[in-house]
Amino acid sequence: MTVSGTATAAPVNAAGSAQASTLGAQAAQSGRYFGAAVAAGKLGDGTYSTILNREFNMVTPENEMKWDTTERSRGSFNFGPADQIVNHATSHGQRVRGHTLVWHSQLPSWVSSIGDANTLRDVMNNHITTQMAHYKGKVYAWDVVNEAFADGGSGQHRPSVFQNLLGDGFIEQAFRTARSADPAAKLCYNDYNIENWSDAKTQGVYRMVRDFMSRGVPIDCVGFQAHFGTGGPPASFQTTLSSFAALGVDVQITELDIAQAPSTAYANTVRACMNVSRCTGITVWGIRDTDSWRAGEKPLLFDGSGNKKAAYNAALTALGGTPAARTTASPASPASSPASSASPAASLPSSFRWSSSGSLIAPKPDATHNIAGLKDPTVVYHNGKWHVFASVASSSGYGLVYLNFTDWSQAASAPHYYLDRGAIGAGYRAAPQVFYFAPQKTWYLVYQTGNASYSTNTDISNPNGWSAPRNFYSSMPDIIRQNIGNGYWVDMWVICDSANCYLFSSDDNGHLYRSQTTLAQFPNGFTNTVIAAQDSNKYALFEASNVYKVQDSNQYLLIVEAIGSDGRRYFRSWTSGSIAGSWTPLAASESNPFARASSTAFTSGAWTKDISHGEMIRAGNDQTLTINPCKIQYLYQGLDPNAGGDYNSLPWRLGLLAQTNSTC
Ligand code: 9MR
Repeated sequence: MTVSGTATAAPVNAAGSAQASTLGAQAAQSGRYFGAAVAAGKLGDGTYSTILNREFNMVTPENEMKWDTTERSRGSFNFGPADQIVNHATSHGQRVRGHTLVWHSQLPSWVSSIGDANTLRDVMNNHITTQMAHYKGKVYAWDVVNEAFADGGSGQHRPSVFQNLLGDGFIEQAFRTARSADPAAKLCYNDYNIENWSDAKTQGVYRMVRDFMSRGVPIDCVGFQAHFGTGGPPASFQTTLSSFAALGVDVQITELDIAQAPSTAYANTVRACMNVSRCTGITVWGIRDTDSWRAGEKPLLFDGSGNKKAAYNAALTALGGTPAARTTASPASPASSPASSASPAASLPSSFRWSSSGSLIAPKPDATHNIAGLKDPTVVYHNGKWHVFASVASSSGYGLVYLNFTDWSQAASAPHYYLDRGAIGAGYRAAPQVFYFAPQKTWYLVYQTGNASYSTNTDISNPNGWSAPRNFYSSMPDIIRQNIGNGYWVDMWVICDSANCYLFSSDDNGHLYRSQTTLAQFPNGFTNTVIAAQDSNKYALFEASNVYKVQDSNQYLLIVEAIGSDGRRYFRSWTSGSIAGSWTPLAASESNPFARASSTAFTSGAWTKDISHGEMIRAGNDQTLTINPCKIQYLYQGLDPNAGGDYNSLPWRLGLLAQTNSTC
């Protein structure tokens, strides 16, 4: 086949991201989250949990982390109900906002009746420390102090036992204690009726945050509850968000609900957040109208039966997504057609047939680069171009090369830029993986150097922009050292969900390893290295593992390169409901492989019998590594079947597979 036409139809929107059909997935396209307040008692309700798991990637316990639940009597903590929610969230790849540590309401009477400052200070600090310690590493952000400002025109704190005994400094004290308790958690101040910029209450909170920032009092974010009347947000809401953000804090919409849920009001609220880069996410205060604390006003995105309301579509559209039920025609041009042509029901088939291009990209040796093979490609489509990074190999070792082109028909003629010319430098660098880490608005190039290494760049098209290599690990993790045998530590692969990032690697000895860190800590903090998969026949689970998120599903796809009984390279595949989950075989045998020469039509000549190390064409370019299951394409390395000799001198070239038995 000639690889042009539809092969260049990148499933991206104008912003260069794939479009998704759920609130959480669409918010993630811009590095944001979309969350819901959740009640532990409703997790067993199937309609409720189906929507929760499908739509939301952040969860706030609606009442379960409040003082009257977690420390009903002094020093006696009960985290049971909140644990239920946190465990549910963790097992569904959702992050958690902790709500709330210090609040005058839902406060047990043993606290509100304390009469001396020292006792109250001890009690408050102990409450914060114990609760945050219990959830260390599991809560992304805490509402450290909630609703401390008075309504009306004073701009001052409201009376409370904390204010009355400890004075204005109680908020600062709470934030300082919180920072020591979990330095990795984001610390937020949360309040209502602070959305209108000119209100005295808004200005009071603004002065406090400005003061905290100027004195180095730890604060990372401000939560705007956004409990709105039918009119929705005040006209100045975006100004309020951006003014707070300009102080150096993140801003979030934390408890959104709008009386009668008018579509325009929801769209305006979401748009205000989308227009402020430090507005990192939106949480609605409940799922169905019947779940709401103001149920009579039907203020949420789903009706009592769990159906999407008009406001749902308005919110999804404002996030940049395409409501599944929308009947208006999408643009005809394939280059701008949304990837959400994948229906939500689209799923992977259980066997795969392919058609391959001929060799598309071959080495371009120059005076200082004597290259035998070009291999291990990684590819993204961004700003109208394909960006390909690959290993270049020769008997003298490995390096990295970069090229870009607008159409696969031009791939062969694109100039090659050797990355040893920049800060990445010369020496052993191989098997690159490129992605845009949306939370940091930065490109990452991950590669192997003997360690797992990475460089960063703000402009993928500038090959000189990559930083010098840095390592993910201080040294090879023990578990790898203990299992690697005579193998090699190769093929590092990073993928993130909405809470964590995972680093996979192989050992050419039958083991696939996985380490983990939080999204917030990435690229640091990779620990907990485990064996994610293994095979006593090392050739059956050899190397070049990839993990992808399947668009509009809760599925992840793992492929691993194997060496067949004929000595040729091919791929096996597995699926899992979570990246850290256990993998179930999909097309995982020599007779039913994921991709193999025997299941591929070589319409422009059988130039290779090996389908070896490569990468899928993704639906977007971010750290979620999302693929469209309706349109699977795999850029791979192949070689002349008659070639032999020294492995590093083999004449690898790149070709593109397109799946031919798509079920959608
Ligand atoms: O939604 C919560 C409701 O179930 C509780 O009865 C109520 C008790 O005060 O708290 C509600 O949530 C509040 C949140 O914790 C703080 N901001 C206002 C919310 C709505 O009252």
